[in-house]
Amino acid sequence: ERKKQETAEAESKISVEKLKDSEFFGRPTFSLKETIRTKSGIITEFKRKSPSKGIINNKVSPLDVVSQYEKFGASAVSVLTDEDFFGGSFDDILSVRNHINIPILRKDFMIDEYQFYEAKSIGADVILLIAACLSPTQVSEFTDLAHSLDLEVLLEIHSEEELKHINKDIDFVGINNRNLKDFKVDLQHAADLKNQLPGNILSIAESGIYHEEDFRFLKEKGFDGFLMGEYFMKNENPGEKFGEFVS
Ligand code: IGP
Repeated sequence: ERKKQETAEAESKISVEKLKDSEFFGRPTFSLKETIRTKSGIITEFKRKSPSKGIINNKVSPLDVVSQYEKFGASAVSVLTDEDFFGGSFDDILSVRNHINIPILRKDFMIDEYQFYEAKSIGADVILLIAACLSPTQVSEFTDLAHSLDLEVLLEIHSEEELKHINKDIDFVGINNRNLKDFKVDLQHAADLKNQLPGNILSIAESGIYHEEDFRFLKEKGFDGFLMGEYFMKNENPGEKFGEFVS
């Protein structure tokens, strides 16, 4: 057993070393902490499909979409790399990295250290930690690891219970308006939870923002950032839709 574990550990060290050879590993990252203030505050998402909505858009290319997101003032782009549920891939980030100068959020279910090296090697700047999938200790350990790689951390919560996952090192807390268990969206729930966040932490409202009024409502509640996917992606030209939204 021990031998097996040692071999596994040695192998994983070798593959982490390989990831470090990537052209992106040593590059300086873009900071969402900066662009969240200097640009629109909107993190626009590239998402082909989802468990709650099925196919949203599988005709557009990541590069066409995110280039326009950037052009119209996105603070960052969120790109799904989960294949099974969201139809994403590493290529979706790799194919755009050298063409945009705003932060990229690697959107995935992070549960293993290896994925953080992976994120860095494909050119991500920010990673997502989902409180529902992790213990508070894991959140804190993964935050340290991410920071050691110069990646910023967005911690996603949905319930009051998950407030205990927040620690002082987290860069942003995202409140997901969508309940991942039944996919129901409730903006008021997120607005209420926002009042219970530590005072100076940067907060992001996530999901279910489908109208101008939704956006204004959450903005008035004091959110610093807004994560929006489907509202743009369900159109033939998501980038242009975003352009209309911010103009
Ligand atoms: C975007 P919407 O409703 O605008 O498409 O939502 C984003 O918040 C959503 O995709 C999301 C998500 C997640 C996806 C939020 N948290 C966790 C996968 C995993």
